[in-house]
Amino acid sequence: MSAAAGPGGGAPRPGGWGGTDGSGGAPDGEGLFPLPVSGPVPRVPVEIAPGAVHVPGWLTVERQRRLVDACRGWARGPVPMRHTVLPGGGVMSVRTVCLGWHWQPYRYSRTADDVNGARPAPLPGWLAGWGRAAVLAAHGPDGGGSAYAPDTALINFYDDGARMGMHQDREERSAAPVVSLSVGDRCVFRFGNTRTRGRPYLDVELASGDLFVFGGPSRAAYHGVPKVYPGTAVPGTGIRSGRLNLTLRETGLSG
Ligand SMILES: O=C(O)CCC(=O)C(=O)O
Repeated sequence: MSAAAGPGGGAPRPGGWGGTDGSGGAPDGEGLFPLPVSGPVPRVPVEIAPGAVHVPGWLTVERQRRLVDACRGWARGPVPMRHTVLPGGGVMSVRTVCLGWHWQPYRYSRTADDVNGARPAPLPGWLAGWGRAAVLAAHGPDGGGSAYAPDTALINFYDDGARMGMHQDREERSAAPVVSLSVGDRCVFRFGNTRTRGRPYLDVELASGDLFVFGGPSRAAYHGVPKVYPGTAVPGTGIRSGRLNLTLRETGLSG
C-alpha cells in the first residue's frame, strides 16, 4: 500500500474478526502445496490487463479455512491486528496485520514501531509455496512462479463498512508480482491504470477463494476496494461475515 491508500471514508469498527468462528493458530511450515483442486467454480484465469490475472475459485474451501485459522492466530500477535493510522491522522477502515516485514505508511520495517514495537510473525514456508503456485496459475509456466520468493504478507480484514481507497503498492523494491487471496464476503475490486487513481479502471468482483495476481506492466497499477457485499460469504471457511484479503509481496529489502 502506498500514499493515497487512505481511510476511504469508512469509519473504524470495533469488534473482533467480524463474526469469524472457531479459533486456531498458524499451521506448521510445510513444503509447496500442489495446486488447489478444483471446486464448483471453474478456475479459468482471466487477464484483466497485461500481467493482471483473476483466477476465480482458486482456493478450495478447506484451504480458505486453513488460511482463516492461521490469520486468526496472527491477528492476536505478536503484533495485533489494528486500524492503521495515516500520517495525516486519518484511520484506515480495514484492520491490518503483517507477516515477515511490518508495513506502516509508507515503508516496511522489521518491528511494528507504530503498534507495539514487536517483530511480526514470520511468513511461513507453506504460504510462500502458495504464492509460487499462485503466480504459476496466473502467469503460466514461463511467468516466474518458481522463482517467486515473497517475504511479506499484508492481511486486511474488512467489516461491512470498510473499504480501501485507490493506491499503488510501491514500497517494495522488487518488481515481482503481488499475489492477492480473498476469503469471506464478495467485494468490488477496482483495478486501474498506472498513472492516475481515476479512470480508466475496471471493476472486478472478487469472491471467497479468488486469486488475483498483478505484475509486469500492471505491477504499479492503482487499485482499491470501494465496496464489500455483506452477507455473501460462503459457508465452511471460518468467516461468517466480513472479508479477509491477504497479499504476498517481495519487498526486495534485506536486514
Ligand atoms: O483487499 C484487497 O483486495 C486489496 C488489498 C490492497 O490493495 C492492499 O493490501 O494493498
